[in-house]
Amino acid sequence: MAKIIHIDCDSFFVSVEVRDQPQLRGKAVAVGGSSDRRGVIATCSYEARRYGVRSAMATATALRLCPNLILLPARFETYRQASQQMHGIFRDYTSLIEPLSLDEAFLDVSHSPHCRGSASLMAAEIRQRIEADIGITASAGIAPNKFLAKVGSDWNKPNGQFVITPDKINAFMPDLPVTNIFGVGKVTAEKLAGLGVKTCGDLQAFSLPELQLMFGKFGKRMYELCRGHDERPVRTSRQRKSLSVERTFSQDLPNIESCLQLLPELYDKWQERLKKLSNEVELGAPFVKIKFYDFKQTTMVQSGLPATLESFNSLCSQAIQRMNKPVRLIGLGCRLKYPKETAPEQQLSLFAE
Ligand code: TTP
Ligand code: MG
Repeated sequence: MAKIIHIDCDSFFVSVEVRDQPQLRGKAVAVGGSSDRRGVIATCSYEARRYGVRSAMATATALRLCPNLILLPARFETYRQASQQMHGIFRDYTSLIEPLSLDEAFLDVSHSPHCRGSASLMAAEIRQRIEADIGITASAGIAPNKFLAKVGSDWNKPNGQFVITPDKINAFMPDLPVTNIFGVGKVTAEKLAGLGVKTCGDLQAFSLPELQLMFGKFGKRMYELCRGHDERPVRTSRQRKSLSVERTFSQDLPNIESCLQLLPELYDKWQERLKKLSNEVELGAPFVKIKFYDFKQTTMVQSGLPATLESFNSLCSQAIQRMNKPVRLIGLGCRLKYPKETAPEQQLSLFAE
């Protein structure tokens, strides 16, 4: 049986800010863009959450809900550094680390000798070290698989942990809301509610063929997950080759101009996804993918270009000129580069006093 830990820092960006400005502790604090520039909240302190402030909310709305909200701009470099430091701690326990974002990762500690093999003790130790060395708190879930470990890290948040041992799974699952299942978003949740399904227990009443009939391939995943089964291995970040976004248009775009008009929106979306990229990777060559109305496809890549909107505009124009036909899909992104393992301690020492 595998032993998986899921670590997720508490109000990550804000925790780093509060660490650096202790007078903010205990206050309603958010990191995000300002309201006069149509900014959104990246995250906020738990004090601010009591007023209903949430990630991705328009800053203007957040200020209406919580007029005392202290709004700070993001300092990504500082968050990246904290994240790297955290990965240095993880690596003392296992090399099987799957980063999900700057503040979140799965650790497979099935074969780690630390703490006499107790994953719960390892999680507690990791959280203590994050607090002592980095000055922020994290929560953890400990379970035999990734799905349950992730559910567990939310259970006693903030600054808590929760373990689901294999013998507790059958008792734990029936009351768990289906919205905890990875992949069940708003649409699927509504569809399930229409069938009278709110919890994993409700879902367990359906047979595998029934779920496959209603949900296709995802039906099988649901069948397994609602029973607490999840075979996905912890994957290190090495596998991902690129990060991109794409959009298929309901009507084909007739020419270059109409494509270029839509690029800023796609670029913004890509930037959003970029924020969640692990600190271990670097951006490589930018590319634009075009699918024409006849499903012929072309990709324009150019290494050495910066990942700016201007670069994507230029790549897009060149790609379309290759065939000059109406466009049904545009994708843009960057290849990813994985620098050789550098111990974060060494990197940090370059800047240390
Ligand atoms: P989360 O782990 O989702 O949120 P959090 O760490 O702030 O709060 P908690 O885990 O305690 O609920 O995201 C990690 C960071 O990613 C977060 O601090 C800011 C950033 N982020 C955004 O910029 N936009 C978003 O919509 C979300 C959800 C997160
Ligand atoms: Mg978090």
